Amino acid sequence: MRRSKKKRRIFKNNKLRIIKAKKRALKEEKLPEEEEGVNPLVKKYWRQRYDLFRRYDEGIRLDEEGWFSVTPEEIAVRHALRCAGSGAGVVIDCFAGVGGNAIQFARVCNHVIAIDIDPKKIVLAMNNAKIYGVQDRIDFIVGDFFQLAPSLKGDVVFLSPPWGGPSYKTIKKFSLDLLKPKDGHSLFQVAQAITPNIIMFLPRNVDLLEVDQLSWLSSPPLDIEIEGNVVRGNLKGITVYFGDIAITQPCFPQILSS
Ligand code: MGP
Ligand code: SAH
Repeated sequence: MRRSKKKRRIFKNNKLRIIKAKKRALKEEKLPEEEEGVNPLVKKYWRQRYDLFRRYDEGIRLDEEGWFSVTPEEIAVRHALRCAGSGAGVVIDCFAGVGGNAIQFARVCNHVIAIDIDPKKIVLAMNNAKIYGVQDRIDFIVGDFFQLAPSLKGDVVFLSPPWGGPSYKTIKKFSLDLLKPKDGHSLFQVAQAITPNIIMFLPRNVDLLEVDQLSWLSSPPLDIEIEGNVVRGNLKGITVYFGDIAITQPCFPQILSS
């Protein structure tokens, strides 16, 4: 009886030691040189680096905004498969950032137009697209989406605008009015002039009633599908599909298993 108690205690101690060691390892995990000195906030995202880009170690590069805004690869793949399923030839990624989405679109669609107002983002997105071997299928454009919109043609418009930084989650119900640089309704109307097939990637606390109302901006109302995006059991964001893309099934091309 006494022996078994002792055994249990040893086991508990070992467990404690393992937990402590794990915590220490997490603390000691170092940021690579190029990321040192950046806002500590970025460290949280760096720890998720392989969820953001599976090929992170091959030379993926991000800046501060890129770290907290990039769409995790698993979610970007879902967006891309939906486009492939609808037979979309050209996808316009209007807020391309460091390329998280544009890269996945390029893997399964014929062509991607990737726009970002920040020239540094486009340099990073080009670097990252090269790592995935899809740079030739992406037209990179430095520019303001709202100015470029009247001249753009494409089968699907993808919108993942700035949400106002990581503090978006302190808001109870995130209104579409808080999207940057323009409110969600204006953004949607500009996009709709290009095509009714629109995908929006939005905060997990977004006001779903407002989202639903977007589909009523057109007559007859657009089909709409709302999807929660979970990575490792955590809800990361909400994707809204409008138009034909809301009713198509995702397709699973061979290429994505490689
Ligand atoms: P998060 O909530 O900041 O991270 O962003 P996380 O790890 O869920 O933090 P937690 O502490 O709340 O658990 C979740 C995801 O939202 C990010 O991985 C990005 O894909 C996306 N995201 C976050 N921001 C601030 C933006 C943004 O401004 N624009 C876009 N397009 N996506 C964003
Ligand atoms: N989906 C992207 C992240 C987008 S973050 C990814 O996976 O990497 C939003 C991006 O919108 C930022 O990079 C920001 O520079 C860009 N942006 C802000 N205003 C813009 C505008 N008016 N036109 C185009 N891009 C803009």
